[in-house]
Amino acid sequence: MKLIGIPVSPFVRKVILVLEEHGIDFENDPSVSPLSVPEGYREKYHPLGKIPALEDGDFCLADSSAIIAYINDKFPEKEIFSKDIQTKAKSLWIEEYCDTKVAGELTGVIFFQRIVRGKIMKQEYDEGLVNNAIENSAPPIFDYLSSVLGDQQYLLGDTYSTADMALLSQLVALSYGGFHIDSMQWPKLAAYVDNLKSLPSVQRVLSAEQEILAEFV
Ligand SMILES: N[C@@H](CCC(=O)N[C@@H](CS)C(=O)NCC(=O)O)C(=O)O
Repeated sequence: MKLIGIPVSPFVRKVILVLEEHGIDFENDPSVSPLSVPEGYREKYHPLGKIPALEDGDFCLADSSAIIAYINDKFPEKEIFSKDIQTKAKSLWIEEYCDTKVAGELTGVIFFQRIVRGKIMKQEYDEGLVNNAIENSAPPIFDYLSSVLGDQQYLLGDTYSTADMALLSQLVALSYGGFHIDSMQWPKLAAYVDNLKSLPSVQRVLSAEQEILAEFV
């Protein structure tokens, strides 16, 4: 199985976190990024020209969430999603929240401005947009995620799940953009993230992407 897309993309990283946690062999093609979409990529893999995409033999698939659903069905013994239908549904909701709200209002602003525009494209970027995201967008998002976490170890209880992976992936991108959850304001959420980063599969994923990251940052 080949996962296509540069691994510093939060959507690519989310899939890699799943594959790594569940010990599923894959190959990553990091040559495709939003700034480098090869000819024919849209036609073969992703009509929107986004990453990630998956190639599994003759089968090609776009979109991180669709890819995770496919991997879940291809490797039922890995139990990527909970067998409990309500836990699974909640996991899908949190993943969607992270992919849209967190990605759109935080990562898509802070990581995009400071890293993509500032470092990768070497363009002037808008620190005003970044500050607005930090001051106005972040608090309700982290209040909500704190309410989901409560006193649990992970977002869905005592099992590390795709919901945690989806959030962690956005938070890693945000940390590259110099933004971290304020441990005074959201102490449980900050401690939870520190714990996630110490998981062996997460450490493997993060150390593997450092080389690519170093080219930009
Ligand atoms: N819903 C998609 C979002 C993918 C996405 O937005 N990827 C970004 C990279 S982080 C991208 O390829 N952007 C390029 C573009 O929007 O043209 C998924 O989950 O795969």
